[in-house]
Amino acid sequence: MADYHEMWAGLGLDLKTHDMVLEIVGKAYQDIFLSQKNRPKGMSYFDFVVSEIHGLRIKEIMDAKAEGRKVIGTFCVFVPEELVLAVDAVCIGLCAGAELGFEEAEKYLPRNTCSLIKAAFGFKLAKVCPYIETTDLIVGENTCDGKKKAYESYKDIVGNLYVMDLPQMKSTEGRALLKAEYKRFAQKLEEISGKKITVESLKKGIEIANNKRKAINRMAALRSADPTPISGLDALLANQVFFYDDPVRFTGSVNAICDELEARNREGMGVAPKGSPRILLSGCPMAVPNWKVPYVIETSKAVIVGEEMCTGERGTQNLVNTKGNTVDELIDGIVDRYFQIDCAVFTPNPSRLEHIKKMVKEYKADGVIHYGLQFCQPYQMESKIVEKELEKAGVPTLLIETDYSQEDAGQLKTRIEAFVERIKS
Ligand code: BJ8
Repeated sequence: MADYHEMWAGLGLDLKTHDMVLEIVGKAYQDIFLSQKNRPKGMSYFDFVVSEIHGLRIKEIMDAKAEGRKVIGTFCVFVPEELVLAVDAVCIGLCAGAELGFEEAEKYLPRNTCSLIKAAFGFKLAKVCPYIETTDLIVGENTCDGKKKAYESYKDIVGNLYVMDLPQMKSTEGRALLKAEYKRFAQKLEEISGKKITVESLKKGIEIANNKRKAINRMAALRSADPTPISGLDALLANQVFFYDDPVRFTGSVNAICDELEARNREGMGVAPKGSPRILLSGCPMAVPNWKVPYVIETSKAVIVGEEMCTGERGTQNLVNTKGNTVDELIDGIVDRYFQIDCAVFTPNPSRLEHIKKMVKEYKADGVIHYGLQFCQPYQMESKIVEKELEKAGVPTLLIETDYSQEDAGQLKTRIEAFVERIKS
């Protein structure tokens, strides 16, 4: 990697801590990803992206800003990238997956706050996230109580927060609220970018986002083969990079990997022996560099074949209808797509159960591991319903509750190995 210290200093990062973070993440990446056997060659693209995640990508974003483009940071898959693209802005996911700056974060948040929220504060307060520092606008959303209340303090820390209200029920009123909020967001984007959203620009934004989803969904579908042609870790990585990369380049790279995976499937070539226990992961999102649970699973003689998560199929399923002659009609198409996202903040949330069961079937999963972050009420509460429903359908299910620390890795390994044995017997 080239020397980006000047750029990082310009963004106000704490260079010493940031160097340390890059070193730890680089080492973890080497141990977890580069040690895998039979990886698709196309994954070298993602190796490069990760090695430059705070380097070249940030430089690209800074160059875009110099050309007058705006940068929009997000924490939730409910924020429609299509609208961001329609004003030629850059959309970046800001969720973080490491225990960093938690002590500082706990000056603003109660200790019993989930790691995802704590990391959002921690990365900003420890001055280690160049993405946050490049943003012109950060979009928060009223989803779980934790996030909703945390944004009240977060706004003072970042100074450029915009909060989107979101429905909690899949009702007519809920849909109307989502549409009103997307229209308000569109207006905000026009205001900060100085660009008008037109039918043409919105159609283009929809097309770029649809193509990105099509590519990642194509990759997901190829994992139904036995042996599976790509590890769950690598597929998760693609889903994580989904939130950072240039969308058009990302689409091309994922499609190239899919061509390779198709050839692998034709030849019966996989990353684990045929007949390996197949796991579906379900639950809270996993942001970079949160790789603990998938690593434990895939070093326990099992292979992950799908993710029912926002860093997975919950975030990428369904496309936006491109038909529409007015901006309002196109926004309707956007609302139709996003309103189907079955996050656990919705009540009741039966479509998530149906989706999990559908994924079990499609990806021929032998069991489901439900990943819940400690102190995440929506997913922890719903995990019991998921377990009951799946066990009733004869699908072995394991509920895991964890955080971003590495302390429970040994204990998780014991439980996951026992679960894999249960599946095999
Ligand atoms: S659509 S999952 S990205 S809200 S883990 S902060 S729920 S206490 S992240 Fe999410 Fe949007 Fe839903 Fe997806 Fe709260 Fe739970 Fe923490 Fe969570």
